[in-house]
Amino acid sequence: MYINTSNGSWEIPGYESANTDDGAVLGFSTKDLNIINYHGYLNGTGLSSVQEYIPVLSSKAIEANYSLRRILLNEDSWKIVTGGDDGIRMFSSFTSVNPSHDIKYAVSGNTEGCNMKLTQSEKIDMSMRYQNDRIRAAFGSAKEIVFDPSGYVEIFGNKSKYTLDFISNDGFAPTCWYQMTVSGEAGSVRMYKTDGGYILSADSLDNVSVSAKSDNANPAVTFSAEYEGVSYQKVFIYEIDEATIGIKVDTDKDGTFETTIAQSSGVVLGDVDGNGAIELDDAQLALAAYTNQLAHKPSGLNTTQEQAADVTGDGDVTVDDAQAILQYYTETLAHKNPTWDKILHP
Ligand SMILES: [Ca+2]
Ligand SMILES: [Ca+2]
Ligand SMILES: [Ca+2]
Repeated sequence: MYINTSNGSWEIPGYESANTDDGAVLGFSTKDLNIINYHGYLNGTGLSSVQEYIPVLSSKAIEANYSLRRILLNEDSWKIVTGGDDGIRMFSSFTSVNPSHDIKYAVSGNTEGCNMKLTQSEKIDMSMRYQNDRIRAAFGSAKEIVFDPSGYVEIFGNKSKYTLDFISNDGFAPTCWYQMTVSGEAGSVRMYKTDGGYILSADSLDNVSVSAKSDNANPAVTFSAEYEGVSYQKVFIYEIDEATIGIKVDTDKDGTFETTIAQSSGVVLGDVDGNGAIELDDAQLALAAYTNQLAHKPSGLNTTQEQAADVTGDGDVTVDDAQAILQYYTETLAHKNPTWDKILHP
């Protein structure tokens, strides 16, 4: 690397764009906190009490002006912390493909959330990475977004399509699934982790799609929060079993969700014939479905069976799915405790 010591510019010969003229940024790695804190990001001098994990908010570029401030969440309402932008720092990421078009903020404080308020509503796509959860929020016309480290996201805006997605580390998801994704259309929507599941509320809960993922199952269900002619604006998303998502409402308004209004069809990945086990027959059914399709014949599987057969999750039943099911079966025989994750991402 060549450095011009008079103005600090640099370049690495032979590497395209690896130079200050193209806006490249140098990253470095160290465990020396004094170097990390050179610019005084960390408050105070007690570096021994430094927060080990600093949450990061990443967002696609935002056209509007906005404020980003810290909040304190109390049950399901929150308030802005006085001096609430202290401890929020913008930084650019040298791993980003296009750093000038992405926004990244470090948000210090493990007990406080953050609130972004836009001067004009626009399409947003951002994710908040806490120590054990990554929460992604996409919304067609958003005005205000709130995240909290307890596992909470809330968006206000104009009625538009949204997707909220939680991915949690092992032991930090409220269900057996490490990922929970919800999408629909609303003007305001809120989702948070609670005991045994997630609470989803919105000004409209019509046609909401919910999908979940574990190593062994990826159940999905679409529901409208209506029960006996009454529309509900709040539901509890919970686990009936690993292959089955349930949706409950609180019909008697006592604060407990007791009435299941929808559940997924209970597809177990790889169990094509639905007999409860992943076996040779399942691989054969997947292979037959594939060869039937090649011959322009019906696959021979119903929709549920096709979902169970598509273990790779690309929407098609192919020879790859049959092979993966066969591998799952042979590893089961060899007592290797297979998971789809290990088989599909060796
Ligand atoms: Ca109730
Ligand atoms: Ca089976
Ligand atoms: Ca597939």
